[in-house]
This record gives sequence, structure tokens and C-alpha cells, in this order.
Amino acid sequence: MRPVLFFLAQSPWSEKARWALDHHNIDYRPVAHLPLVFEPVVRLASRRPFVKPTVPMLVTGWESLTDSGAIARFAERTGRGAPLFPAGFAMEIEEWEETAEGMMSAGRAELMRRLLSSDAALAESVPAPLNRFARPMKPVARLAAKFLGNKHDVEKVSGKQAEATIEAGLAKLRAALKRAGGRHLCGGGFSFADITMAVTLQYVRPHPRVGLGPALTEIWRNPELERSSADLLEWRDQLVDAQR
Ligand SMILES: N[C@@H](CCC(=O)N[C@@H](CS)C(=O)NCC(=O)O)C(=O)O
Repeated sequence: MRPVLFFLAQSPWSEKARWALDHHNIDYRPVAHLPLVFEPVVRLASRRPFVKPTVPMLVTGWESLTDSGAIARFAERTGRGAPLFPAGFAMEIEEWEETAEGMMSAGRAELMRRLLSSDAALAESVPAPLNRFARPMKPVARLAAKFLGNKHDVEKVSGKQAEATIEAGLAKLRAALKRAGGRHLCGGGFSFADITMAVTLQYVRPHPRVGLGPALTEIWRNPELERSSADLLEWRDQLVDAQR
């Protein structure tokens, strides 16, 4: 059976998993997730109906992988192509995943607040083919955004906390790249650590590849960080050009 990947088009967690799957040439059927609307579907698909489901979720004939890191490791085990988890770097990669998880959760908290105050961004967040009815779908998009915010406890993260977490993560990335003296975080070559940290820069400036509309681009961007992180954005853009 061709595995099915439930994903959220604008989510860096989903991009992290898709990058690893594509790197390893895994053939999968992508299914765009609709928060709130698809909640029962992904809950059932997760095969753990009493656990809060998240996407990306890869459903194979025998298991449901409900974490981007687990999906990347599945791709590494079953796919082709250069390894993304070089020997001897497992702990280091896990540490980068933890750093990125904190940054992305912080970024999401800020993003959800901005999304709820932008009608234009809400309309753009309705995925195809439903976006043909973007206007009537807007109240659903608003409900879905509120649902997502509650589900992921975004109220517990203040603006200040979010900013500090993202800035600390970016500083750590800058220092590590400097130490490594190059483009890659682990072992001198492209690895899942690079992917994991590259996608966090979406909260600074989304890469055009993500295909966000103008209003969504505006709420994802952080103009201040964009100015102070030009070096990291350049690193991310070069990595995407070379490896995505
Ligand atoms: N640790 C998980 C976290 C994934 C996650 O937080 N996904 C959120 C992204 S906003 C999600 O599933 N949102 C859609 C939903 O909850 O319905 C991973 O790495 O895959």
C-alpha cells in the first residue's frame, strides 16, 4: 500500500517530514489536512483514538507515524539516497529537534494570534479545492484556527516568551554554523539537523516554495528578525536550493 501523508501545507512540521520523505524518494499520497474538520479522520487514522492527533501523520499498511522525526527515520530506514542521520550524531540531531520544537511551538503561538486578527489571511488559509469558496469558508477557517490554538495551548505562551525562545534558537543555530565552519550542522554534510533548523526560519520569513499568499506571508514574517537574521535566511535559502 502506498503510504498516506496527512499534512498541513503551511506547517514547518509537515515540511520537515516531506523534505525527508522526498530526499529518500518515498512514494506517498499527500492528503491536505483541515484542522477541526479532519480531526475525527486523523484521530482514527492515528490508530490511537484517545491521543490528541497531530500532523504530519504517515499512515502505512501496518503503522501510523504521528511525529515528523519518526517519519524522517522511517524514510531513512526504507528509502534510497544519502543518509540524513549520519552515524555518531543521533544525540546531536535529537537536540536540534528539541530546539526546533520549542521554536516552532513558540512561533505557532504568535502566528495563531495574528491569524485570528487577519480576515485576508484566514481566507487564504482555506486549502484547494475549497478555496474556491474562500468567502463562505472564512467562518469555518476562523473556527478551525481557534480550535487549533486551543488544541495546542497557544494561550500559555506569551508574546515575550515566544520571542525569547525563537531568538535563542536562532542564536544557537548561528553559533553552531560558525563553529562547524560551513553549511551543515552535523558531520560536515547535509543531515536531518539542517532540515529541522531550516524549517524554523519560516517564522522569520517563509520561503517562496511554501506557496503562501500575500496575507499569510505577512503574518508569518517577522520584519525585525528578518533584518537581524539575514545570514541565517541566506543559509536556509541556499540549503533549499541545493537540497530540496
Ligand atoms: N511533534 C509533532 C508535532 C506536530 C504538530 O504540532 N503539528 C501541528 C502543527 S500546527 C498540527 O498537527 N496541527 C493540526 C492539528 O492539530 O489539527 C511532530 O513533530 O510532528
